[in-house]
Amino acid sequence: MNTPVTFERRGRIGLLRINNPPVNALSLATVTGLIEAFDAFEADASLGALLVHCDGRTFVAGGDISSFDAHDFSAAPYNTLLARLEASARPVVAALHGTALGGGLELALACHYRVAVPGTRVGVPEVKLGLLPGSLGTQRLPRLAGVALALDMMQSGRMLDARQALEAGIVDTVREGDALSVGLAYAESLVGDEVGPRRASLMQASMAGLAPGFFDKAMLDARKKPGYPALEAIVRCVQAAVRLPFAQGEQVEAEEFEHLRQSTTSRGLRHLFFAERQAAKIPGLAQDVALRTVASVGVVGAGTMGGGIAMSFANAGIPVTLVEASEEALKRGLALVRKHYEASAAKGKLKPEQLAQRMALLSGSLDYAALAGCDLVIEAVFEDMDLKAQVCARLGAVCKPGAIIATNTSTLDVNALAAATGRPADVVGLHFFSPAHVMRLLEVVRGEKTAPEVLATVMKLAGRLKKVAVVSGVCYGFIGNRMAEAYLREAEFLLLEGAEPQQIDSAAEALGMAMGPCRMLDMAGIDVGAKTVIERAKAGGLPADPSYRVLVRRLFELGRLGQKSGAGYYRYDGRKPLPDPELRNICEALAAEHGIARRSDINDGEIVERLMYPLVNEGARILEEGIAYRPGDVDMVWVAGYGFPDFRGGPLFMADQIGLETIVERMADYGIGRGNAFGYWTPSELLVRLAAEGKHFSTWRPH
Ligand code: 3H9
Repeated sequence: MNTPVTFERRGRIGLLRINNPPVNALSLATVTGLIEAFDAFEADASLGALLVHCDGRTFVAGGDISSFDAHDFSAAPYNTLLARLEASARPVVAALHGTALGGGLELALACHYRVAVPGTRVGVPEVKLGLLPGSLGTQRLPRLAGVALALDMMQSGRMLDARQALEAGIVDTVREGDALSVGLAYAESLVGDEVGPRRASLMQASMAGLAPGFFDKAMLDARKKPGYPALEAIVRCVQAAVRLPFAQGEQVEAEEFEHLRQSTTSRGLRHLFFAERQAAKIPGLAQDVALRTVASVGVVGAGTMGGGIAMSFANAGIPVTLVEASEEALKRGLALVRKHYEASAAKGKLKPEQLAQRMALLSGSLDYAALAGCDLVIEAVFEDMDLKAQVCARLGAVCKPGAIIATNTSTLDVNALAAATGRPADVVGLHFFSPAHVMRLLEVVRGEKTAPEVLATVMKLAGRLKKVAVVSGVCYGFIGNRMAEAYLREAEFLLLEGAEPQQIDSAAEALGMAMGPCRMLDMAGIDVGAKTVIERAKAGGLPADPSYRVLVRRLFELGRLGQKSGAGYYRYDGRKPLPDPELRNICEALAAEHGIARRSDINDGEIVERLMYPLVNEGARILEEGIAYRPGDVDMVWVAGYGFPDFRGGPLFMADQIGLETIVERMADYGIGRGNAFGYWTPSELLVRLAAEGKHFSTWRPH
């Protein structure tokens, strides 16, 4: 077996070399190797300095995230090694390239000097995993970079480029060349000039330029986000770096890190870190499948969705041709895109020249012939089967051989649309989420006949668009909207039974949802929500329950289209939702029509359970039917596309924490209490089986 760390002599320099692909993460073997290599350096008195260098694409990108789940994980051996490195009587240099992150940057900070090549980035992104730097980063970084910057880096997880790191005092020099040569030359110069060690732990963390009450304010800000306890813990550690001797600060950090490591928040975020990367991997698809080129894109439909999709591509530097049915619609669509870009420019997020570049990548046409040269064409017309099938048929005829044809449908049968093109192997579903240029999720719908290279090409393309792509099989609503249907169904029943929209929304938001279901529907448009239900009814896909989602349909009939019409579940003062007594009247009338008893005892606990358990149950069905490959895919869809709180790790991860047995029991209770004539409270076979066996989604694998 290749050892991840080696030690060699280069003249007067000891070279400690890490080689643990892909990102030189600090596995147990790497830490052991580091300790042995440092022992070898210490044993050789002939050497004048030590250089720490990494092979491959990057300096150490952090602790091995997969190792944090082990109940006996301990950062102590690594931290002791870092203390020994720092205590070395001979200078120790880190040569940085790639991304020196987390435990990797902490290794560099324990070294006496840091040299970086241009293009290097440094950061402490532990907060994104619900953690804090646990190898003395919270103590050394404020001493080197000052309190304000260190706190900001740790709380945001943002990276600094080499120049910024130099200005901040995190690296000592930035030099052209390869990291090994640059590092060796630097170490040589230290030996030649007889420069001794310089230890960060002996420095004083600078409070220069900080307003009085800096830490109080930092703490108040951190407490505004109670879902992320690492934010507060980081403040406590930085405070310790300022107020306490290094050894005591170390103690504070160790306790805080351990507490966070074991927290559900961090476990959820770690789960998502791997789920996001797993989602890109398609079981059974050969790694070396030849990809199709996507250098130009066409979009049919320049509405909100089509425009947002076009912007996603233009943002990635890919030219887009927008096709509309009328001059007016096309002009409106392009004007909307320009407006979005101008708004970004006004906020300073886009430079004027970038705005011009992006607009120059967009062209419009009324003629499908303009799409003939495109490598990928996405239809983004209204969610209407007949219309979409017609557009797909036209695309099948006009697109060049080898072009990919995609549908942005959010609910319709991708196999039927693929058949309409006459070339189903070229067809895939690309379900963007509104606003398409902002939302990270891209649901990739794999049709029965989608060619493997088409699937592989769009998965790769998603990376260029900076989206998280998750593959779904074909079913009503795919992964996300199918689960949303169960969630929205219960939200409506709760309203009919007597809950108020603001109560439902605040319970969902207290759980961490970015927006409760009523506000979400009002924002998306009641017409959009109602039409989906109406279309599904036409296709015979609704449960035989006459009260099924009657509320959204009634609001639509009444012209209460949500925020855009000034009333929906709420009434609106501008964009501000206000309680609306009229909504209660509508709910009372519908409840009476459908024989639904009104109650005054609906509490937040019931709301959360009734929204979440059917959602989880639908997720389980999606897994057992093979619509999603893995539980993590379901979680990613809800976190990246539906505002599900990442600190809960996604709905299925959350279900594991609640306990599947509890969920099955509660569903049975609701089935008795609310009736189960339409199977709403029937748990899926998978859920029942896992619960009976005391198992979790996280360990479930398809057969
Ligand atoms: C920490 O350091 C705690 C310390 O303070 C205290 C304890 C010592 N561990 O993202 P990519 C894998 S916490 C394990 O696709 P890119 C990743 O799963 C850590 N595995 O590449 C993937 O595997 P696969 C602080 C890791 O080029 C492969 O590497 N550090 C780790 O787009 C490629 O990853 C972080 O949070 C890891 N630390 O981006 C940094 N990192 O091929 C987390 C990556 O099997 N990492 N992998 O799917 C990143 O931000 C990005 O991976 C990076 C490269 C920017 C490095």
